[in-house]
Order: sequence, then C-alpha cells, then structure tokens
Amino acid sequence: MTVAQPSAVEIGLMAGRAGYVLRANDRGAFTVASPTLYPHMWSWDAGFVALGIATVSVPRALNELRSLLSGQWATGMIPHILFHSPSDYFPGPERWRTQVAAARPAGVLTSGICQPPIHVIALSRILHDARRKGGADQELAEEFVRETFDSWLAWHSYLATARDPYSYGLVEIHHGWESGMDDSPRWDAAYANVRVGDMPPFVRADLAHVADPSQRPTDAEYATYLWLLEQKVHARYDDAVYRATGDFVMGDVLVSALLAAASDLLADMGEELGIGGGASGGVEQSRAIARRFRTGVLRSVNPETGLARDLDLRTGTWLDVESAAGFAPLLCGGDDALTRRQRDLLLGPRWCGHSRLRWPVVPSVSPASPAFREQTYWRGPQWPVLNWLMAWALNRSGEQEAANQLRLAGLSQLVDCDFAEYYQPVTGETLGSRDQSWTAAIALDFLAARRPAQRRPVRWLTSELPRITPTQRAADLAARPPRTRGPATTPEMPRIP
Ligand code: 2M8
Repeated sequence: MTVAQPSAVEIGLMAGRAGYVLRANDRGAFTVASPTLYPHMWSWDAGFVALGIATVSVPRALNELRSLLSGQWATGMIPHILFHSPSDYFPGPERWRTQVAAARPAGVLTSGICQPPIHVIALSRILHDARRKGGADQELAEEFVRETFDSWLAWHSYLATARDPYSYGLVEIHHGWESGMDDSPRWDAAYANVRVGDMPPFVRADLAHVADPSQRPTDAEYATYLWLLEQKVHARYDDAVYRATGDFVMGDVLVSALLAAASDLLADMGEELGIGGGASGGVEQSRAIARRFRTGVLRSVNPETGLARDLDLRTGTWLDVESAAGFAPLLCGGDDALTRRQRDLLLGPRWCGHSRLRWPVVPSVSPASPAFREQTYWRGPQWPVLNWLMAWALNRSGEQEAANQLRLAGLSQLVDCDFAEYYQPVTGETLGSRDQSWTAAIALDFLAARRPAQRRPVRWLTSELPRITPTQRAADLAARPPRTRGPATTPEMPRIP
C-alpha cells in the first residue's frame, strides 16, 4: 500500500503542535493523560509521555517518572492512576477506597490495580537521549537511574512474584484495565463468566466526553469492570486473597513480554552504571525475571497462527484471539525464526497490510478476525502507541526496514495533528479523546527518529520522506469523512476524601 507522506511543512507543524499538546496537558510535576476524558496521571501513559518529552527536555521527562514513583505501593506495585486533584473522572478515589490497603502510599491517592510495565523501556530511551546530549542532561539521567534502580526493580519483582506465584512466566492480571486494553476481545470469554453482584450504583462520566457511545465500552462491560473493582476492595487489595476469591485472573502475554524486555533493559543499565551488582544483586534478579517471562511468552505461542495467547488461569484455557497482544514475542524476542514470522504476519494482509485499512499501521484486532469492530475502542481501532511499540520492537530486533515502515505510516496517520486517543482503521477518522498526551508523545519520538549511530534532526527526516503531488494530497483529504467532536462540558468538582 502506498502511503502519502507528510510534507516538510506538515512535519514542522506536527512537531510544534505535539509539543504544544504536552505543554497544555502539563500540570507541573505530571502530565494528565488527556485534558477532559482522563484528567489524571495514568501509569503506562506516563511512560510514553516521558519518552516523548525527553526529545525536548530530559529533566522534565525524568520528573514525570519521579512523579509516577511517588505513587508506588509498599508491595512495589505502580498503580494505574495517580489522582492529584478532584475531577469528574469515574471511577475516582471514592470508588477505589484504597484506604483499606495496608500497602498504599502516603500523600497521594491512587487506584488499586496496575498497568503494563513500559516505564523502564522509556527510561532507557531517556538515558540514551541524555547521553547523546551529554553534559548536565547525561549526569542527571545517570543519577536518576542510580537513585531509582531499586524502585524499578521492586516494581518488576512485584509482578514476578505477587503476580506469578507459581512461576508460569506469565504475569497475572486481575482486571481487564490492567492489560491497558480494557474491552479487548482477549477478555470476552473470561468476562462472559463474571456474574455482577451487589455493588453501589454508578453513573458513567466517560460518555460525556465522546461524540458517540459506540466508541466506548458498553454499560454491561462497565458494570463488570466495577464489579471486579469491588472484589479487589473486598480482598483489601491483597493479591493472594483476590486470586482465591476474584472472578478475573488472566496470564497476560503483552504485560509479560514488556516485563521481560524492561527487565533486560534494567539489567543493562545496572551493568553500565555499575549498580545492582553481585550474585544476588538487582542485575542478576532482572536477568532472571527477563528469562522467565520470555520463556512464558514463547511457550504461549499457537504454532498454527504464530500468535502468542493469554491464559485464563481460572480455567487453564488458552485464549486464541487475533489481537495485537499476539505479537508479544516481537517485544521480548528470544526466537529469531518466530520474530521473522511475526514481522511478516504483522506487515501482511491480516494485519497492517489489510486492504480495508486507511493507514497501514497496527490495528488493535486483525480486520480479518470475526471479533473486529471498526470503531469500538480496543476491538479494532488503531492506537498509535501500539504501533510505536511494534516499531520499537522491530528496530530492536534488527528489523529496521519494517520498523521504519510502521514509523512513517504512523506519522502520516497523525498528520491532522488531532493526536487522538485512537483511530477508525477503515476511514482514518479520529476517535475518543483529542489531544491525548501519549499520542503527541510518540509523534515526537517518531519525528526524532533515533538511529543507532546518532539522533537525526527533524530536517533530515523530511528529506527521507517522498514528496507527494498536490493532486494526490487533495484526493486523500477529500476521501476522509468529516470529523465529529464531543460536547464541551464543565464538570462538577467532587470531593476527594
Ligand atoms: C483507558 O483506560 C481507562 C481505565 O484505566 C478508561 O477507559 O477509563 C485505556 O485505553 C488505558 O490503556 C489508558 O491507559 C487510559 C488512559 O489513556 O485509558
């Protein structure tokens, strides 16, 4: 498929507007995930945000991660939301009631579950940037790694122990929100067995921020999410108690692959900086975590489809769904033949090369799958951060050409500068929230186009992109449907206890 590449002017505008979005979403020490729909700090969003900010300011990027760590629980868990100020977001801290948990942090309100461990991947990229810049940035970044090494290790160790008590090599998640892919068909079979019990009534706030409710999970799905939240509260956020009593216990391949990759990177940084040494030191622990979860991910692959599978740990059933999480082995590596097979599959006609796609970038679910839905959240739409992850993984495995293909197509998708939460894969329409921080952040990262030798300036990038004729560009723009936007709202301020 030929993709119309952005012009030099469009690229300049994109960089400026992405920087503006991150600046506007900056609340001082942290960045909100989006201005209205997600007015707090989300865990994996913060990782992407930090690596995007690092292209502009290393100190501010490090502060983002420092701020996230202020919410770390005594167990090592990094919670999925840090609530810094009141908002209309639901479920807020009143619903999470984390005061029942002994391990909660002091001084900041948080949710009681976690999200994919992307943070050390971001940190290693920030360190990479800082070293290129040298001087004060390099010193700051290296000092930050020394200062926080044990916190990241505690986070990874939490996932490797409390969330994999039987050493399966798959991180156990207790809520679909922990996968980051809330309503993905990955969880349909498991959710179908959940019977929602008695719980306090609720009013959803999210639907007020999108143009069309079909872009978000259904009410029934939301009730299930809140029911699992109640079960976590009843278990006092004790993982072992929840495991025995909760309705949703899944081995998540994507989380596991990210844990493996992040643990390797943590060990690399520890070695480079001479920290975490010794036989029982952090470097060795990190390598062991990486090995275990890489093995778990590789073991989950269905030999027929070539995709990794989640495991329902309550029933022992593999979950065969054609979601982007199936490419988990690309992220953690470990089997070169499989990496090549997954590269071809990802770029081929069931995925990025599917004939119906507006942009050849990673869809959340294969358009060839019966589970595919064009505009429903994690059931098919394209999430730029997923495309970034796959491009990052391909690059790391030495598949530069494939990585660059995803990067250039990803940049073309973002050329309207909406920086939407996600994209309708067939029409290219922007969906969900606009000015989403992580989308702006990965645009900056893609524009910075780090290469192994040296970081290239944006000027270089424009010469790499083939020019398009005005006629072709006009035809592309005319082919797009008109954009719809959510109503503007003035939320009431609820009380944070
Ligand atoms: C979405 O999740 C939140 C719940 O955590 C929501 O729907 O309210 C997901 O896309 C998640 O992956 C993301 O981190 C979050 C904020 O962008 O929004």
